[in-house]
Amino acid sequence: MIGDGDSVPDGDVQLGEADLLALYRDMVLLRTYDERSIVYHRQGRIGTYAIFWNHEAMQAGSVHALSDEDWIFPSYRESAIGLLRGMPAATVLSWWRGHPAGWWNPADYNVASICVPIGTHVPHAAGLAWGKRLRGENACAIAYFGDGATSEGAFHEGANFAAVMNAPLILLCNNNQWAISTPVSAQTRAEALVDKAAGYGIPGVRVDGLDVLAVYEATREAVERARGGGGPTFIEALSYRAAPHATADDPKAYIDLERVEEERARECVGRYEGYLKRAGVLTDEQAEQIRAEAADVMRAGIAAAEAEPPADIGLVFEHAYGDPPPGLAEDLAELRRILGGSSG
Ligand SMILES: Cc1ncc(C[n+]2csc(CCOP(=O)(O)OP(=O)(O)O)c2C)c(N)n1
Ligand SMILES: [Mg+2]
Repeated sequence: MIGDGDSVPDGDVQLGEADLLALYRDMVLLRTYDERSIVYHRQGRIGTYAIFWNHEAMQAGSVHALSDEDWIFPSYRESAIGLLRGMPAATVLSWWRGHPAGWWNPADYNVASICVPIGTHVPHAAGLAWGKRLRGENACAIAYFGDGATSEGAFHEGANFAAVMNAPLILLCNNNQWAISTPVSAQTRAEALVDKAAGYGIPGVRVDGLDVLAVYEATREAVERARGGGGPTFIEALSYRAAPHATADDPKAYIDLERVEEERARECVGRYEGYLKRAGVLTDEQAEQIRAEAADVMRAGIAAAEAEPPADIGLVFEHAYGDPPPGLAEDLAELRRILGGSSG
């Protein structure tokens, strides 16, 4: 949908100016969240962080096609997607700080907990979507997962179950062509991940994951199908990972660095900004203001996250067992002694 401002023309979009600008705001907020988080990590203010730089188009484009009653099931790569549903930045930052203030009630935002085990949220999303259908509700669910997740049993079980039960589910595969250091070519013999849709008997569509309007359009069609009783859709949003897997990763050992440079040069926020300027929808001043607002959100977010009182270390134990084994109380007491009686 987004051309190159030269030989490739822009496509026709069915969105008005307010929607186009809202999409831009969302992308800038996500980009700012991501870039600030890397700085906060280096400053020791958040823990290991899964970078989603250049995944903003997939996330903002797909969420824009949903209604508030639709449920979002993020992986760690979409950790900040709740921001697009009004979740405070402090909440997500607290999650990355390992603080209990980072755990929200999913029903407050219709955003499930961030899923770190690969693919295990796909059956959860399928179940929720099926439940919505059984109750005669109009809502659907979207599950985000990576290329590597398509090799997992949980993905297969969730996709197959949703297909068989005709659940209103959107399976959004962020194919950034890497699962940490494993390339997609070592993940599957399928020519394209979207080909897997045929095996489940559901429609599949492959889009440029850096084109926010293409992702929006593909998701809008999938949502329409789901609401109309047409069941799940598999969307493959294609990109090439242009940042390390996470702050703990050094991709120099395995990635094609020239390719990364090329991908960074055609990153998705700048591409969309170019489109909006060509369409006369965005001025430099507006863009500057939107960036400044996002920076303010992050400044306030980290300040609020850091103002949270330290959590009691006992929480780590309390939520691990319904019926704690003998010795656990002793372990906790010892930990408290080690921490000098502080709350940890
Ligand atoms: C069940 C499970 N196995 C292994 C891991 C370790 N792990 C963390 S991220 C990752 C790669 C996943 O790659 P992909 O699905 O392509 O998602 P991406 O990180 O590229 O968004 C792996 C194997 C895990 N978190 N969960
Ligand atoms: Mg991947």
